[in-house]
Amino acid sequence: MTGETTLIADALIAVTGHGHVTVADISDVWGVSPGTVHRHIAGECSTTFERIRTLFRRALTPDGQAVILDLFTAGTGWLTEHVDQDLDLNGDGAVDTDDVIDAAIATIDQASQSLKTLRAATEDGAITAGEHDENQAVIAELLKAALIARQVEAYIYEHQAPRRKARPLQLARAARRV
Ligand SMILES: [Ca+2]
Repeated sequence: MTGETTLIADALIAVTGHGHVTVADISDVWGVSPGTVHRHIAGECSTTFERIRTLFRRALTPDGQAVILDLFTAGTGWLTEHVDQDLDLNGDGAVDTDDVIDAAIATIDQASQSLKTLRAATEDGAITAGEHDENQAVIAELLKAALIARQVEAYIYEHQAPRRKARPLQLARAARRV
């Protein structure tokens, strides 16, 4: 078993073992027999990047995708977060600067809540398991709020109308008048 087949086998064992996808589902999206999927799970053959991507995109829910991402990023500095949020935050039918401002405000509100929670949890100099869970939850919400602000900003940038080209002749004239 090579390193590559081990990694793929680990990924398949992880997603099937936790019930995120069945061998039949993988067989279906890959267009291969269930026996072939079992051979992959046993680490007896390698597969292509395209198949892993197809599995990731077409057969797995975000929870299942998180299993694959965790497997690939374990021990590295990467943190992954799934954000499934309508970017039209104020529901006015457009994703625009009002939404990015709302998202930034939500981030600051969440930061305030996180600080209050952390302060309360550490007041007696120790953090209980319950406080730890609460701290992790508010920090996760803060991270999510910031990521939504980032996604809204990126959406606006990607979908904005192309800027008109500068008119060099007029700029040159303006420069001469200075
Ligand atoms: Ca909006």
